Amino acid sequence: MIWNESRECMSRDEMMTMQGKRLAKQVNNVYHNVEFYRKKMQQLGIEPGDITRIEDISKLPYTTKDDLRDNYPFGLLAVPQSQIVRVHASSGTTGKATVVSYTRKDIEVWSECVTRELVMCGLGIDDVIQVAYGYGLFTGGLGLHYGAENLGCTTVPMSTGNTKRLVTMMEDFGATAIACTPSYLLHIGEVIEEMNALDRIKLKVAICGAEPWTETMRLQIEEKLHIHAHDIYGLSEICGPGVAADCIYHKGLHVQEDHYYPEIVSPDTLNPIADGEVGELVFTTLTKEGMPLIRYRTKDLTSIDRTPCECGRTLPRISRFKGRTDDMLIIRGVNVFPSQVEAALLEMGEVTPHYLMIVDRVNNLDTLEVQVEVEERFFSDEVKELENLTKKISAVLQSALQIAVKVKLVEPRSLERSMGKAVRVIDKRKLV
Ligand code: DLL
Repeated sequence: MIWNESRECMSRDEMMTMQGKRLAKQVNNVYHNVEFYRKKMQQLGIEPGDITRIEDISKLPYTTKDDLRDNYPFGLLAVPQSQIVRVHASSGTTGKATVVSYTRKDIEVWSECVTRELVMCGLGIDDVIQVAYGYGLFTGGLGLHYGAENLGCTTVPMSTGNTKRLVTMMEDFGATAIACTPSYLLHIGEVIEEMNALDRIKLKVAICGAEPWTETMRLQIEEKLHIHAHDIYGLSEICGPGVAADCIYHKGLHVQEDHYYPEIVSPDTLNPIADGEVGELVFTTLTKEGMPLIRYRTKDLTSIDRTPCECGRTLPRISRFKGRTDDMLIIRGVNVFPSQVEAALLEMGEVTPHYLMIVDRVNNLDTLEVQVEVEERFFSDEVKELENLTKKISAVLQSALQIAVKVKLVEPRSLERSMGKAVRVIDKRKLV
């Protein structure tokens, strides 16, 4: 089934005409309502009238995560704040979070896109879905929740944590679908095994995303749990989940391009890259009201395929992600930048700016250990004092990163020094 055939199966010409109109309207909107964009366009000598077709998008300036930080929290709004009904946030590169604001219509469009994707994964009104992404500032929980309710599924807002209860309810409620990160699903799989519950559950589909995973891992999950597993992609800045997902043919993720216009550019030259070649994914929000973004650089590396898909949708497909152009890590679905650790440590005083982050996956759950060098004058042989310092650093890092952190204090000058780029991260997680 296709949720919105008139949009998802539109001919390329019709789609481009509609995108052109929407882009012209959006550019006019941001020029008149967002000072940041007006200034950027004036610097480039562009006026709204210069943008009439979708091809004109290449004349427009790019937007980056730093621009969001510089305009924190509400500097990029295109509507009065009274029209904002929801705010979400994700990690920024340093202290300030990346904040995104939505109007009522933005939430409706977002939900529509998630609904299209759930239908793409084979879901309908008879399905019972457990949403096991985090609910809160993270877009995963509420994003999937609204999309599933909009479709008419019986929606269970599990959020994360207490996996045994999740499995018990999966069985009791006859859940047929689950939405969560792929690594969490692997862990859920182990708990199902421990509880000998595989024969008693009715699970048939999983909607997994928010972190990189491989096709091999997807196939492993399918085999282990006897389900169909789908890839769903999105980022808070654009809406959250709902930007793209893969259909039953698993040949790339269909992008909801009538709302989020994708481009692939070279991360070095910022010139467009041909279809099929890998580059940085850039999005323009064609219909967003609250915080529209023009040519937002996602830092995610992928390629695009605009040929028709066997499923009948004409929405272009982006390939499984090849990595990022920056150093952002995703640990238990939470975005973490090494610079956040550095900033938090430096504010403390007792430690040196020498640290090493060790990321691992134990029982399918991500772990983060941070080794920190203590200032000579604070380094003491007294176990109690070092214990207290460890606790203090853990609390500071936990609050800065919003994930559990194991801290290990190491002696001054014991971490390896580098002549070139410092190695701040050892990621031992193997993406099978
Ligand atoms: O992770 C939104 C989301 C929630 C997507 C639930 C899917 C499901 P952020 O926290 O802003 O938003 O993180 C966005 O996560 O730029 C990618 O680097 C990465 N990412 C998201 N989905 C995938 C995926 C949500 N399917 C950042 N494969 C993005 C690989 C993904 N990476």
